[in-house]
Amino acid sequence: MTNPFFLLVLMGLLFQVVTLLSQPVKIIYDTDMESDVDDVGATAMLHALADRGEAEILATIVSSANPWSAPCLDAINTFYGRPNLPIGVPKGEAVNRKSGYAQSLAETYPHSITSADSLPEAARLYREILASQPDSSVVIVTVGYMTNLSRLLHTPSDDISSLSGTELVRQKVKHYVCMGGRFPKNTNTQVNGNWKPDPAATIDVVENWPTHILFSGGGDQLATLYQTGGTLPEVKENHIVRQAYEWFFDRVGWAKGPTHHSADLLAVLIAVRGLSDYFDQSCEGFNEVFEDGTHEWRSSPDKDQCYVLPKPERIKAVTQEMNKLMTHQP
Ligand SMILES: [Ca+2]
Repeated sequence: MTNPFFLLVLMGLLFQVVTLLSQPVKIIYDTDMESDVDDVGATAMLHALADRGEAEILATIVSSANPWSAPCLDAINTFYGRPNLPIGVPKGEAVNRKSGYAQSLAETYPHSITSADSLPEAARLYREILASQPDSSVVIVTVGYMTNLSRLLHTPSDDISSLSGTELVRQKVKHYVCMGGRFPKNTNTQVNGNWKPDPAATIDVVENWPTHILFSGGGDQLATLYQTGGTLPEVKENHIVRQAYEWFFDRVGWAKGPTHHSADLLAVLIAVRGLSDYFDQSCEGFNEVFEDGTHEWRSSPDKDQCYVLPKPERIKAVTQEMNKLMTHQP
């Protein structure tokens, strides 16, 4: 006969496991929110996942010095009912690329930020957020430049925490999902992306990051296999994502529409849901980034880094899921 006390303990343990598994993933989201429009789709997806209880957005951070990036991000946060999410920006020198949508979006949709100058410095905001969280609990996802993370690693102990930036990351971050590059390699200096505008920061973070890094790349090895945005014409005309994609396709010209690659969307999905049964990964070796921002995966030595691989049989389902999340109506 089974001991009732044993059964009770077992049920308690099961309850704890279920509770733990259903906890939303704590996310710090870092976006350039300027050149490409997939940042808008990715931000919408993050809010949709938060509305479903899968993610808790701790902060949204901008890696660009484009003055419209932060107001644009604030407008998206506001559209999704989170007008008070902390936003940080890089101070001083930072990448500043043009945007086909950020200014229009900021000028059209309600939000409270009038100038990025009034916002906290990104590395300091990272410190504040990380210091307030339980150990090994935070997932960081970057879909832009790595400027802020490099600066974070080099912050000294201060009034926020006695730990250095690197120590704080080691203690508080569960892992880091990085959108950039094209795996296993991109040695084409002509293709831009997240790493070439600030290659020194990229090299610094990739070489010195103290927790696990999962890279999700762009190009036809991953991001262009998933073509999203085709269902945007089905949502309301003033839906912020539909509007941003329409402006982008009208103005930038190089993108063909009506669908678009999903580089930043994939990174957000993977940050919140993990690889799930959607993706595979390759983990033997490490990612070497060169001074011009190109990179190549090396088979040895083995480091705590992996890159995402598609599961061909799941591409259609994953694309449908991302379309559903990016067209979420708050
Ligand atoms: Ca981006």
